[in-house]
Amino acid sequence: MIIKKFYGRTVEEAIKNVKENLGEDASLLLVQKVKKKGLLGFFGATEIEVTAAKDISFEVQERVTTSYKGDTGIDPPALSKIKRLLTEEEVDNDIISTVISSYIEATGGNQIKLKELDTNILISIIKGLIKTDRNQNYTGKTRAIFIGPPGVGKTTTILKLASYYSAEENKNVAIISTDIYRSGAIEQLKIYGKILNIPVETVFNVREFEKVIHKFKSMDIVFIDSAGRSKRDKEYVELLRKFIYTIPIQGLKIYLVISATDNFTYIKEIYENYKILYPNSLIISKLDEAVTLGNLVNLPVYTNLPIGYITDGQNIPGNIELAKSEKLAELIVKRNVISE
Ligand SMILES: Nc1nc2c(ncn2[C@@H]2O[C@H](COP(=O)(O)OP(=O)(O)O)[C@@H](O)[C@H]2O)c(=O)[nH]1
Ligand SMILES: [Mg+2]
Repeated sequence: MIIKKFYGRTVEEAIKNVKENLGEDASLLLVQKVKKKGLLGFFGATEIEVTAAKDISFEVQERVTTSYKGDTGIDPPALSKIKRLLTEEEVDNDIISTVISSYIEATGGNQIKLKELDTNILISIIKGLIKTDRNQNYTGKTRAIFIGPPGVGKTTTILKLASYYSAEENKNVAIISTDIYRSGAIEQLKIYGKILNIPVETVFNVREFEKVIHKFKSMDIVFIDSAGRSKRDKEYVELLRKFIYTIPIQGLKIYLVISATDNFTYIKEIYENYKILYPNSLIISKLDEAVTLGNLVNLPVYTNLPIGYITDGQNIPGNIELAKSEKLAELIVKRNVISE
């Protein structure tokens, strides 16, 4: 049995390719519109992708000789189910087509598995897309800055981590707030700092930042908070760049915090704004408030960054976990399969 993908500007063109390569008796498994690979894809150009197979026996199959009647009614039930499930979770369409193709490949076109969804296969495919950060054991000296739009939970996340590492792991923890706009965001930090017995310093410019970094040089962990003014704040990103890249801080970890509740189109815009700071890990916050979970997949795939932590509530300490691919993939698949 052979399973292959063919492309064309139109369905007819793609099917013609199938016929030429696999012959008239090939079967169509899936027809979908996908973003064109390569540079043009960035400008929204699409093409038709046909997944076809030779020598399989499957009753929902459609021979290339019969004409294609639109993409309903042709997909085998398991594939329709995947499409429905992931669409409901607002997983990005391009990612859904990747998942479906991987599912077909993983099952080798096995007719039972195309009829009835094998959730274990689906979970393992999604797990493969949710890259997580394994480089977070915080042994040795750790310096980490948290960046992202206002209100996503940067300060809360820092306080959760600071209290955990100070109380549970007995580390010397300090917090620096780069309150560039003198927004008063520091108050919450100061209060918690007192409660948790963690030193908190505010800095207003790069020189002060350098001094405080030096002052805290013996600390095991220094968390650096930041506060922008608006969601599309380019000036803030520029200023942050100066903070991050003027003085070399060895092994500085840059966490981009994104709320799971925001829609993916908006998140892409945020990422485009922040990527010049070269974040190396993601924190996905507010999972408890997210109606759909698609961002757990969309984000690591789109940004090519691993997820470090996920947060799921307002409690300090608490409501934060190291991201685990398997667990997150199961969360997405199982809640849908069970609720059916
Ligand atoms: N439901 C929920 N709320 C959160 C979570 N993390 C933070 N928040 C809340 O979101 C609001 C903004 O948080 P804050 O840390 O000030 O965001 P920042 O502007 O990025 O520093 C506060 O009301 C937090 O309690 C979370 O994981 N789940
Ligand atoms: Mg804040």
